Amino acid sequence: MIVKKAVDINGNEITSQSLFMNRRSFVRSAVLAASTAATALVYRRFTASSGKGRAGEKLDLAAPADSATAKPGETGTPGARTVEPQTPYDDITHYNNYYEFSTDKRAVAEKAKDFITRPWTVSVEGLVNNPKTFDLDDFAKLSPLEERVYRHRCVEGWSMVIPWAGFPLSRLLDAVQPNSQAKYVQFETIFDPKQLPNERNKNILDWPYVEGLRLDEALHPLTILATGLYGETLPPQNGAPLRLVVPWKYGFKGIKSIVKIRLVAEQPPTTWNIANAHEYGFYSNVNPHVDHPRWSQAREQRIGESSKRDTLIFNGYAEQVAGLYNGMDLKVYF
Ligand SMILES: Nc1nc2c(c(=O)[nH]1)N[C@H]1C(S)=C(S)[C@@H](COP(=O)(O)O)O[C@H]1N2
Ligand SMILES: [Mo]
Repeated sequence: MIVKKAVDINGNEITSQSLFMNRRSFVRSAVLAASTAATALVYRRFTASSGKGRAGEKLDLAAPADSATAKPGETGTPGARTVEPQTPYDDITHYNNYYEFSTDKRAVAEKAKDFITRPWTVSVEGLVNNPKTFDLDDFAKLSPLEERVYRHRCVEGWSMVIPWAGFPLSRLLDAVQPNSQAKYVQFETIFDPKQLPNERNKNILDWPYVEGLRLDEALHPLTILATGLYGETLPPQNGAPLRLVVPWKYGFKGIKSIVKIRLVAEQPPTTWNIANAHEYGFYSNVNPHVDHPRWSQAREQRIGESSKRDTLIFNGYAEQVAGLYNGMDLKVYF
């Protein structure tokens, strides 16, 4: 098993805004050197921001199973609630990757604010015994919602701790009963260029945004569909009304505003892999030993903290998920 040694690049693994825009390309240029000052400014702003200031509907958050007996940070699902300090609401909702609205993280919230998420349906189809189109009320029946406090590690080198509300994807899949040919799950974001303006521009990414998981990854108890954040309805910029969260994988696997879920036999195409297969793999499990071709993945900037920390294999969820990858080469985790 060959594990590539991580190499630090100038102590600046956080990619600048201009590099984010080039994330889909191989363009190297001088942006890395130029980004240090901008990055420092960004993190001063994060540290300064505080106060939740959130508006929105309160969610009916049922206590997670076993919470009566669990100590804080423990639920019926091991690893489901880290006790690490949670990233402030303002940062989670104003530092977003949602390229359909903007490639500028700080512009997404404003551009997404009028996004219409009701009514909303999600078609669950393909290799299943009971295909069904779910509306938001149907999802409510798949509740109770659980609070899941997960580490979120973006492939760009920053991370957060996010208190989601959601339910295990397995509960939805159980309802449609995948048949014996189903091996993968494919997800699709809404395609509606009137509302998501960058979907008019195929030079940004190949729309609609699509993602995928192997069926056993999709059924893992840590894999959730999130409908809320900080105990309130999910804001548009975070993927309302329903987005995927897979905490041991890089953030781009967490596809937003899902309208279609399809059970399939073959590994499905995924948006960032289509954009650049050399840089973004299907598995994309968080792995500090496998660098991105243009930056190290050994460390990460936790938003709001003053210095970087080590990135953990499987984003700290190895105990729960490493068994899914027995016999696979570490390199394939990418
Ligand atoms: N449809 C869609 N889903 C998406 C993205 C996107 O651009 N479009 N960005 C991904 C990336 S790179 C990350 S890091 C997370 C960011 O989620 P957040 O803004 O809620 O933190 O969403 C992921 N899901
Ligand atoms: Mo990301």
